[in-house]
Amino acid sequence: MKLLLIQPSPYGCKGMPIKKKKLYFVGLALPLLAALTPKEWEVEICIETLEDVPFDTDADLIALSSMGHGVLRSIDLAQKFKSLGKTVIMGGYMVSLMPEEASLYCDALVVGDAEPVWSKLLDDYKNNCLQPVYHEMLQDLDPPLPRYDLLLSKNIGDFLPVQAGRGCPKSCSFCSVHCLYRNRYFRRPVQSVIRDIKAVKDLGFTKFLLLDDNILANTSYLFELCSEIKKLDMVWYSQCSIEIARHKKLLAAVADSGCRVLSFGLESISRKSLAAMGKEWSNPVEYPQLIRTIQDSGIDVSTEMVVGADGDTLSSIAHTAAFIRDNKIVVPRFYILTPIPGTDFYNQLLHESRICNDDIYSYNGAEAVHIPKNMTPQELTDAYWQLYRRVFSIPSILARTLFRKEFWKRPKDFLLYLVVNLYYRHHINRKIPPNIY
Ligand code: B12
Repeated sequence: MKLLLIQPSPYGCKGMPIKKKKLYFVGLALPLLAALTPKEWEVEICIETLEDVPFDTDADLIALSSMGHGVLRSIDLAQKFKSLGKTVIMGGYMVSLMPEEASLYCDALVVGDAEPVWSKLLDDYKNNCLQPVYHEMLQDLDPPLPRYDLLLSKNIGDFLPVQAGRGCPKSCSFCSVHCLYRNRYFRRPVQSVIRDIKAVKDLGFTKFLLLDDNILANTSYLFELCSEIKKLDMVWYSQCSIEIARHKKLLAAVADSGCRVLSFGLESISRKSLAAMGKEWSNPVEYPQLIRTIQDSGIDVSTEMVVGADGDTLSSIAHTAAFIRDNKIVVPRFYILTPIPGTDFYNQLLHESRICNDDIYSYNGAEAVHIPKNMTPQELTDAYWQLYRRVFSIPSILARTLFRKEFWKRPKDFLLYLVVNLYYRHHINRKIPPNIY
């Protein structure tokens, strides 16, 4: 029996799936699903961003993942494969948040984590008694070694993903992770994470991406993890809460273990906006000092921010460009605050009649689909693109990459950030948000 696992690529502005020659960030879902699949199955992975979907496949079962607005492509592929007589399974974040809608397009749907249900689903398929929906709560996070080998022939970056935690203890109303996990948060034992990092190293990689939506939640865990990672002599990247700057010894241990870049979901420089999103514990006045502390430890700072929350004004959005430049953020990314179906924020805006675009499949984070408090949706979209253009202007790029005192300490790293920034600039000038790379 053969299983084809597909990571669909979202549609780009010309209505075609986005294609890349190289995909630096690969997800873990498909290699993990492959590892969860019993040996009697032959498994193939297709990452549509990099390769064409093999519609003439001899696979019996097609399993499609879904992420954000990429779900529209997942649905189109599901319908196409069904018309070809295949059995289609869907899973992933987006279909988990809108299961009623998604189940219209497939034979079976997995809501949330695959681990508790995947082998039962495959058995049911074999026995011809597939159920429409599989949903069981994860009890602990103890995954098998992902089938990284299935990725090696593809044109991916020079690092692989390794997961430490899943879910999140925080309650940010706009976030899909909170709305799917509802504060449940699972951590793998340190030695289990190290097992995967060692496997990545054995495959010849010197870098990895640590996946965890709140790695700082348990500081003694992070200390222990770092002391084990250090022994492996690898470079790693991850995301984290900016609060790590308040833990000086821990920060030093993270840097010492090989962490070179951390990405921080700062979201906004407006305290009102943060409070409106359920992040009242974050104080933007402290951001510059916290960022400086992290940079001084030898870790470069990348950021994820959203515009269009209720505290934002056209002037606060414009000021964000200066914030990015002054704080020398190496790789900044922005999104328009988007009410993703299934999130609390979506339900709140629906209740307040503030959603101005009903086509949920067009919600790509680059166009306002809600009515903000202090501007019109069009003004928000325009302010977003203007912010991106300012942040990726040549003077801002140079100030954040080449013209800084740290440049001579690690010229190779800063030259790489320069290239990434120029690549983003190239896309932004064509109004393509640099979110998938
Ligand atoms: C790495 C990553 C990426 C990478 C790689 C993406 C990829 N193609 O896999 C890059 C940078 C390219 C990326 C891009 C995007 N991403 Co992304 N990404 C992540 C991140 C950080 C980790 C994903 C991961 O590997 N997790 C570990 C695996 C093991 O967990 P998992 O994916 O949830 O999979 C489990 C279950 O969901 C389920 N499952 C997943 N797929 C399937 C499929 C089947 C058939 C089955 C049965 C089960 C199943 O089984 C798995 C094991 O239990 C997550 C954050 C997070 N917390 O997960 C965001 C996240 C998934 N991304 C998100 C978004 C929005 C995007 C973008 C749309 C951003 C944009 N505006 O362009 C794009 C879309 C890309 C696409 N191809 O569609 C959102 C999804 C929200 C949502 N409602 O869908 C997340 C949750 C971030 C967030 N907090 O909002 N992303």
